[in-house]
Formats: sequence, C-alpha cells, structure tokens
Amino acid sequence: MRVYKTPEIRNVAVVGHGASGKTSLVDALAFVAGTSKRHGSVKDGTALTDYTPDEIERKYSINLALAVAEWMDAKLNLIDTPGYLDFTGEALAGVYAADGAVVVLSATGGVEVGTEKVWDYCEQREIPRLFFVSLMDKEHADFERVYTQVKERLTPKVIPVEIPVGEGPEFHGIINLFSKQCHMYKKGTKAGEYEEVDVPPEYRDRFERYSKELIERIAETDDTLLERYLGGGEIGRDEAIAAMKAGMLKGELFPLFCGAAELTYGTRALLSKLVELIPAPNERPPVEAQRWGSAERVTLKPEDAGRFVAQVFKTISEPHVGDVTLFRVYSGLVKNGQDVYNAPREAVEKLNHLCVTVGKERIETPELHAGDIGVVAKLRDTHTNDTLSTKDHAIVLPKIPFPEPVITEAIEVKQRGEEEKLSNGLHKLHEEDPTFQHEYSGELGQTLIRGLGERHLEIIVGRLARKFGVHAVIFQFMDEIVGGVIPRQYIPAVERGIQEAAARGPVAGYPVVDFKVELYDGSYHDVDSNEMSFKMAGILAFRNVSPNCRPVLLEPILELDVSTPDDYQGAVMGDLSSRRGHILGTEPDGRLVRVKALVPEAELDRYATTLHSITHGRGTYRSKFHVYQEVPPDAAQKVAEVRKKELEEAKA
Ligand SMILES: Nc1nc2c(ncn2[C@@H]2O[C@H](COP(=O)(O)OP(=O)(O)OP(=O)(O)O)[C@@H](O)[C@H]2O)c(=O)[nH]1
Ligand SMILES: [Mg+2]
Repeated sequence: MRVYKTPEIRNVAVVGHGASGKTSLVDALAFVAGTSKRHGSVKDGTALTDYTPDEIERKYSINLALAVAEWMDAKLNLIDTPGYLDFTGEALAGVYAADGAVVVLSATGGVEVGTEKVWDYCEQREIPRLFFVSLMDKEHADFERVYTQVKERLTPKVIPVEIPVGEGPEFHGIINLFSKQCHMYKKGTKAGEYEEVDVPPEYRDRFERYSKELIERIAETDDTLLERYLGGGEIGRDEAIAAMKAGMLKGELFPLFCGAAELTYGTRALLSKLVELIPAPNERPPVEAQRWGSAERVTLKPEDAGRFVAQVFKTISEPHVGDVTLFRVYSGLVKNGQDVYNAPREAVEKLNHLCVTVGKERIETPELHAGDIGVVAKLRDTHTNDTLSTKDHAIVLPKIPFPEPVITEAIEVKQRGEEEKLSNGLHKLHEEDPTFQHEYSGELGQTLIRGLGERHLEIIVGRLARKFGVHAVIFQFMDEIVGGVIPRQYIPAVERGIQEAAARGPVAGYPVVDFKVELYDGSYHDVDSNEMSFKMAGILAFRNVSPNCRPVLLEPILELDVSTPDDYQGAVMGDLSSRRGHILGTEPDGRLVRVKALVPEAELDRYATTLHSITHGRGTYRSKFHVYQEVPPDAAQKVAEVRKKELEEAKA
C-alpha cells in the first residue's frame, strides 16, 4: 500500500444499530476496491473487522476495527464499530476519530435505538454523514418505510440519491438519480459488477419524483444554483456533487444510498460517493487543544508542516504482542521510529514499526501524513484517550467523552491466590476500555466491576481468562456483614452453601437462576465455629427461603418456521396449537405457505414425523431457540412429578 497525503485521505466511521450490516459492508468495500483480496463473511467468521475469537464465536462486533479501501486515488480508512449498546463506547471512539460517517440502516429494521444513539454521537461531533440502506435483498425489505423513518425520527434533511429496483428477494438494481442511469446486478455478482441501462419504464414516475426532490434540495443550499434552477436552467453533475458536499459539511444535507453489502450490490457507487462527499481531514474545521501545563489554547490544523499531535482512540492488548495502539494524527507528519511524548504521563514513546491496518493485518509504513490513522505496538505507558505530541511542544487534546457505566456486578476468582492477577487484569482492561471500571469495596469485602451491560461484563470476564489467565465468575452474592458479626474467613463458605443448594432448587430439583442473596447478619463461636457449619447454614437458609419466593419453572421456547402446501395449512396450525404453540403468523412463500409459531421444546417430541404425516411428506420446518418462559402450572406439576420419580430412581 502506498503512502497517502492529507487531501487523499478519508476517515469514515461506519455506525448503526446491531446487525444492520456494517461489518459486512466494510468487508465488501475493502474487497470490491481490491485492497482486500478475499470477500469475507460474518457468518463464516471471516469478515475483515470481526477477527477476535469473541467476535468470530458470537458473530457480532465487539471492538472498533479498521479496514482500508483504496479507490479513485484516495484511501478510505473505514472504522467498523459495534452496534450493540453494550459496546457503544467503541462507536463513540470511531465517530471521534473520523471526518464523516456512514449510518447503516437495515432495510427491514429501519431506524432502531442503536441508530438513534450513533446519530446523537455524530451530532455531538458535528461530522458529515450519509445513509446506506443495506440488506435490500432481505425478505420484507422496505426502502420507502426506512426513508420515512429517517425523515421522521432522525432528520428531515435526508435526501435519497439512489432508489432500488425491486425489494427483498426481487432486489436486483439501483437507479442513480444523479447519473439518471440504472445499475443492474446479476445473481452471483462477485465484486459489485453491474450492467448500466436506462431507467426501466415502470420506474419512470418514481424516478421523476425523487429526481425533482433531489435537485430542489441541492439547489436550496446555494443561491446561484437556486436562481438558475428556478429560471429553468440545468444543474450539472459535478456542480451538484460539489453543492451536496458543501451542504453535508454544514449539516444541511444527508444523502441516502442503498444496496446489499453481502451481495456487493451498490458498493462501487458507495465507494465513489465516499471519496467524493466525505471531506478530507484538511477540509474539516481545525481542532482546539491545550498546551500542556498552561491554559494556552492551540488551534491544530491537519498540515504536515505543523508539529506532531495525535490522539489514541483505542488500545487492544494482544497476547504475545502487548498493547496495540490506534491513533489519529491531528497535526504534523510522523515518521517510522520517531520519538514522541505523552505529556501527562511524562513518557517518551518510540513509534517503532509504524503501521496501517486492514482487519487484523498490520502493514508497515514509512510515514503517516496529517489527518491519517495509524497503529503502533508496544508503547510503554500510553492508553486510550491519551494525546501524543513532541517534548518541546507538549499538547493535550480534549478527551473523548466515553459513556459512564450503567451496571455493577461483583466478581471473584475461581481459584484462591489469583486475587492479584485479577486486579492487574482488571486494571489493564480499564486502560483499554474506559467504559469499563472496577473497584475494591472494603465495606463489602468484594471487587465490583461496572460496565455498559451484562454482555459487556461477560466479555470482560472472557478477556480476563484469555489474556490474563485469570478465571473469574460474576455472582449475585452481596456480603453486607458489618462489624465482624461473622468472621471474614467464613463468608465464602456461606456463599458456597448457597451455590450448592441453588444447583438443586425448590422446583423439581432443577437449578435456580436469577436470584440475589444478601448476607446481613449472623453469629459465631470462638471455638466451635468452622467452615462446614457456615456452609450448612447457607444451604439451609436457601432451602428454607427459596420455596417462599414463589419460584416458577422455566422452559425453553423455540421459534418454528414451518413450510407447507396451503392444503395442509389448517392441519399444521391445529397440530401446533395442540402442542401449546402460539401462532405468530402466516405468509405465502411461492407455492407454499410459511407458518411461524412459538412452541415449547418439551412439546416437540416426534414433530418431524407428525409433520411428515399430516403434510404427506411435503412439509419442512426449521427451529431456533427463542426464550425461556414460565411453564403453565398444570404442565409444571407434571414435570415436577416426572422429575421427582427420576431423582428417586437415580438415588435407588
Ligand atoms: N441478506 C443479507 N444479509 C446481510 C447483508 N449484509 C449483512 N447481512 C447479514 O446480516 C447479519 C448482520 O451483519 P453484520 O455485518 O454482522 O452487521 P453489523 O451491523 O456489523 O452488526 P454488529 O456488529 O452486531 O453491530 C449477518 O448475518 C450478515 O450475514 C445483506 O446485504 N443481505
Ligand atoms: Mg459488526
């Protein structure tokens, strides 16, 4: 990869709600541009920017990650961000490092909570944005509905530049309102190739309506253009693009594009529009910073001639490599091997092996120009949100305002003696991720961890094990003992008793989930007390109290998707109802009908055989886990009886 100069760089954050298709889009853009040699996929665990073991296993993004697409002599630094709110700090960091954003919307989901969240971040940072409606090929895709939702819930300044030809499985083309041409895609398109044709006659009316709206909105942003337009004159393509870019910079226009990233449909046009419409770093307003140790304000321009200033927006600690630091240069040119200065930590850092990254791959570069994004490993004392500058011109940038944690849980090591390793690991993880915090509460005698959601804390526990070799568990046991009414050393024994009792709960001996225990009082004897008796106290307390907490039996509910010829639809639905099934709906699917229902797993004994027989072999079904739900009382009674017998038999 060659070195790119400031005007050739575009830093683009790819943001949106979870599962809207961001990672698939980033992979497709890098592949279609030719920068990445392989078209990866989230489903197969090969997507460029979902490369950590956690992401591959879970099939969603957890970390912000970078990819590059080289297109039209420019370098697009694509910052893929997770959509789930538990990892929203990553999305915020991505927005802060970028000069523009692609807000990805799913053609079926439209504007969702995650979309609103990232929209707020973009507003806060005042970066230009464009919309990309992806997954246009998915069943129930609805372009108009998504457009209306954006207009009503995000901004009335949205304006479509493209409209789809066909929707859902019929989606096969995109009409560009600027070029007045239509790109037609063939099944099996590998890298976004298309055939350019005239707008199909049945789309003529829609095309006219949208084109008119587009031109009017562009003309409104510029008095000269407006005058010409009202006088009946034409606005050329280049003029229109320039006016749109200017409108985007002022926050007056937000163009909307569409496609299906996974199929690479619409990706070529999007690459070109990103290069043409997202500003280069030098086209954005200068950044305000502060001279270290004084109140003096400094204005930073993204120019190579300026002094070096960069901000760390992400650190990842990798096994065998150590810390990997992702930073954005705000001013100056920086060379491989250069010494830089982290003023607040008084640390001189050497930028050895300066790199750019494409997914997990790091490519060494001799230099980075002002405005570019780079990566370096093995810095000694530099963490997320630190500023790097030079010793003779020490600067600090305003910090990225990461969100504060919203949930707290207690954590403890599985094996005694690992407490120090736990505390070191937690400290490192906080330096990586400022939305994660931890503290030791002397009052509770426990280590508390705080984060943005349960999923976030779960990931943290996984990282502790993988990166730091500390095996820890999150639990809901609150030690509220004060004044030593029970000696400290006996408290873990009480908790072990509780855990043991909970493994065989009050309802039919099944394990208990979702409970919380508070240890608030007790007594002891100097001589006779021992761990065993405190453990027994825990077991007995749980056994005594838990039946009074109105425990309920939970059972797994599956979501069933049954396909059947419509002759047998009634029989299929009747059978599902007799299995305590709840029919969600039916829809035609070619010559078949699809019936969707929620059914308890316990009732699906021999379902395949029954379905085969009532549909004369023509029905098929798929099922997936949906939720755990309360078992109705009569069914619970039956389960309890069967289980009791099983346990007795096992004992005998
Ligand atoms: N039909 C269809 N499916 C797609 C398309 N793009 C992505 N998908 C699928 O949609 C799911 C979500 O895609 P991702 O790219 O992981 O979405 P994301 O926005 O990165 O999700 P998070 O990282 O969780 O925020 C995956 O199963 C993809 O295979 C598309 O264009 N068409
Ligand atoms: Mg993703």
